[in-house]
Amino acid sequence: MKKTTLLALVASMTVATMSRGQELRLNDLDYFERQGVNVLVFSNSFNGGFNDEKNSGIEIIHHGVRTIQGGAVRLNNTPEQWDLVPKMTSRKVDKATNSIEVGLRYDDYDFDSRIVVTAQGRGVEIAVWLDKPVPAALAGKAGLNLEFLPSQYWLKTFSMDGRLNRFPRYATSATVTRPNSEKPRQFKGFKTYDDRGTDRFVDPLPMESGHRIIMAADDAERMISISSADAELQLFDGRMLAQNGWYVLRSLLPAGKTGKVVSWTVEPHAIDGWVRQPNIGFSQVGYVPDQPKVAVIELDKNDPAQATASLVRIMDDGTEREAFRGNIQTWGPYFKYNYVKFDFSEVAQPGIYYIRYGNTKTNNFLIDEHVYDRITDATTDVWVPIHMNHMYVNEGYRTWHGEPFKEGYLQAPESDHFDLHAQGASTDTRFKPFELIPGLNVGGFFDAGDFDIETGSNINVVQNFVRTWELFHPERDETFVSQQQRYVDLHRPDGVPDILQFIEHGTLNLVAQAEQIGHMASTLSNSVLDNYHHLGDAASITDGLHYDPSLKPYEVSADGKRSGTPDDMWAFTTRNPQLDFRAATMFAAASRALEGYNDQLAQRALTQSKRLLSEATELMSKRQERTADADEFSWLDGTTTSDNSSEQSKRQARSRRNRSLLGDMGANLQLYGATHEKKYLDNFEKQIWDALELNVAANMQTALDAIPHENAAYLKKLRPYVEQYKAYIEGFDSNNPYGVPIGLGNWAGVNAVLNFGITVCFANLYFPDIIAKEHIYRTANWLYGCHPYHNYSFVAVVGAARPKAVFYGNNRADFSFIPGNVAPGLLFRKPDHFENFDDWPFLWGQNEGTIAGNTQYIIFGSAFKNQLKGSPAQGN
Ligand SMILES: [Ca+2]
Ligand SMILES: [Ca+2]
Ligand SMILES: [Ca+2]
Repeated sequence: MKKTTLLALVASMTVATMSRGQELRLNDLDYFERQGVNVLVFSNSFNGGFNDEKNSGIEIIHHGVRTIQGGAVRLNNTPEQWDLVPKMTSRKVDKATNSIEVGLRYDDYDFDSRIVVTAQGRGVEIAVWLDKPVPAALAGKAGLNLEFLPSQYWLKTFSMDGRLNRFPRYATSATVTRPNSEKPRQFKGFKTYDDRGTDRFVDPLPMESGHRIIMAADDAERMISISSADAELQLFDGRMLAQNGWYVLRSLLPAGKTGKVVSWTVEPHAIDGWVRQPNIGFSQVGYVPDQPKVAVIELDKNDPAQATASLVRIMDDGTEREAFRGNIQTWGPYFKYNYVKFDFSEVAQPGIYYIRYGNTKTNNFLIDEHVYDRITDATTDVWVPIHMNHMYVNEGYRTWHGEPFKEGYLQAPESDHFDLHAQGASTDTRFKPFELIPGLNVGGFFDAGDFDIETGSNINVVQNFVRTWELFHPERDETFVSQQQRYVDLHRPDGVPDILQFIEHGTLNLVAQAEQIGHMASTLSNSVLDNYHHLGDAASITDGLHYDPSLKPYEVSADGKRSGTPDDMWAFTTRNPQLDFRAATMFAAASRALEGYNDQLAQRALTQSKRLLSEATELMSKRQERTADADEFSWLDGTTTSDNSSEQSKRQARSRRNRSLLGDMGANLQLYGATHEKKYLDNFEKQIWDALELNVAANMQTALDAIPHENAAYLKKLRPYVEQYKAYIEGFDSNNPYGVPIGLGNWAGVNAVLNFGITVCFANLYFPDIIAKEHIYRTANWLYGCHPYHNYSFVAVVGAARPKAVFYGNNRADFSFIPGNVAPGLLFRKPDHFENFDDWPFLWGQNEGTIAGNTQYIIFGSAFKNQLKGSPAQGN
């Protein structure tokens, strides 16, 4: 968003808020607002990639924290991620009546409803309207739900019709089981639960019910009262079915009725004159002495900026001394807050410091030459080896997981699957559906907080490791890896650089795919939804026994080797030549890195590289011919409509062709690196300049990657583009207060920030006279704490005084983290709210580290450390 538009927007909102006092009113961004309370009505609807993302419907941002969401007509007492979600069919904002109306629809049940939210004094009325009665199949199931964030409400009080109680820290409320036939359909007909052959599902019973509930009277920031004259309120604990469940308040819709069938009065308490505490963003890892040091301070729009701030030094004897006092500089508004900056760059003396701004003091941090020395160690020594699949992983006294998926992988049948996967009608292999594909249970890395092997991500992982190895040659050895024992031991050196072992581990699985399947699988993933959401030891996801459909479920064969439980993982094998092409370039790079360490695997990788390259090239050229034909037809089609759309379809076809032309530029460069065949470098050069003309930011990294293979003329030709790139970097200083690309998508934008950081480091390496060293700190600042919402490090990094405490890892049910994890970070919720929960790990879009992203972080960290030293790329 442009800064000028925002200025005007926020200014007008400020005036509006002040003049309207304590009443909840619709503001210019179409949500209800009073100081301390925002009520959003489907500003975010249920259309994320993964069904119920706990991010949608009616939401309440209460004193700056989004503690309530999921307000909608739902079909379950405590909806899980894979229960059906309503589609929003309309949204009407009516300023005159101070109301928002949304239409909701469940296609599966041909069921429509409307929710009308109307400002009513200090609160809102939420009403459900029906034009037709609830369908018979949903009577007693459809209800108005609203969900409350457990970590913000547990241990606080509630009273229902005057009966006192406390929100439980632990989920222990009562449940019943009911026949599966009574369970509303789940996502695509899958089941989230294993009923152990009972044909019954678990249904939580309410903790309380009544007509008026007051929650958190003991906490002014969380207090809210909800009452209903026409319906019974029931309070459930969603964690009974799923650890990521929320507390749910619910009223069933009455059967056989139309019109206004349920209404609630909802009044969130607001603290008079509440102003959010300043959030002082700074690097939790600290600063090197000659680094620019600028804290970005995020301020409530009703909080006037201080004139100065100071840096306080903690001396060796524990006493404190003001080391520096400087003026506050205004940056301006960005979405809902105002931003000012405090520049203390002139302090270079090594020491322990904290920032004091008004009455706010930060935790302490270091200024020292060595603060960044260990920023990749937790990721390489701990996070990555814990995500090695098909291995037993041990750390000291702790087993992270046993050896997973011993029974191997079955050929997936045709399936419109979950986790964005699918298997087409043809297997594209020599295997029949459900047949065991031998040899796939080796090597590879878990995708993220889940345990599948996403082939595309694993290709990136091997490439990231090869790149790290070739550029920085880290000899670090802190991990014991035995492929023979299928055993990994953390913090036990074994004489082999860990990065080589990670390259080997990734390559082992990908080569097995190419050899056994004939091409790359799209993914090796869970067959059933009820073990996809597995939390805990990966080795217990499946029973380790081959599935035998001739046995009954849960029955084990006499020899103990087979079972009737259909839990074996599936290989999704629909052929994608683009993926094969990417694999071919990765195999070429891996074979180069593995030579001299594991020559046999290097040879296998090279063999598959050559075969896949020629097959994929042929397949893609056939497909391109078909696409070109289709483009011709689409132009013809265009002539039957207006000239405009004809032009448009021509443009689209051209851009499609451009994309496919530019797509293999990086691959050609990698192939040149692997083979030194001139044709690949020629192909690269044919494309790179057009690509830079098209988008200098997106293609600068590839252009820089070519420099080691190129000559002085190439450098000279690249210079003006690097100058453009400099303008792109500096553009972020006016785009937002933090000077990095900030993503507004449904998955927070750490990957874009890491890409940016890597490119800036390499641009500084090759063109230090254009891209000054000061720019390399932008990404580090952001990652380690200088960002909106809070100032914790998004990376569980060694050296940070305050890393984030919870991440969405496979141990998320423990409200914990795996060292070295990198959170996606700052998630944007429409229309103006950024957040990163640090007491609730379960929102993947802000807290889930991925294997591709975390290995990308290793490149960033290595490149950044390299530039700090100011030496050419070598050593660690
Ligand atoms: Ca996955
Ligand atoms: Ca090692
Ligand atoms: Ca099994």
